[in-house]
Amino acid sequence: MTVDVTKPYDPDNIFAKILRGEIPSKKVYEDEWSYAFYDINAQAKTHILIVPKGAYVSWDDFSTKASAEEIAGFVRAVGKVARDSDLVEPGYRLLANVGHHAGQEVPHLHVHLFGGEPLGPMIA
Ligand code: IU
Repeated sequence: MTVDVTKPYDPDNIFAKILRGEIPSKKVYEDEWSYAFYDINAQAKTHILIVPKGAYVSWDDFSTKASAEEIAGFVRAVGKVARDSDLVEPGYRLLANVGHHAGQEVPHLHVHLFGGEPLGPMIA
């Protein structure tokens, strides 16, 4: 089932549980605003998910409701995770699925970070 981004945030979604430590995850990075962990079903040699700690369903929700401080913190965290994973050179890809057409499956905003190998033109 893909995410209906018009629905209110579900505090019991799987990434909310990961953020609360109720479900284990392989942590990559954490700061005041953001949490990063390895995707359980890696689609590239390196596949990390970065999520804001705030309760946002999607990029649309986050970009319209989050404070400038939260947005800046999250964007910087995404860049830092990529840098700390030594992906800046040779390169990496960022992806955020929003809603049905993109196939978003988890109703808590997450940015996929792919890298560690040549990625081809696109990862679906
Ligand atoms: P999507 O953009 O919502 O389609 O991506 C969801 C991702 O979350 C997908 O790559 C899953 O493998 C990943 N994931 C996870 O890492 N841990 C989980 O417990 C669940 C999904 I459920």
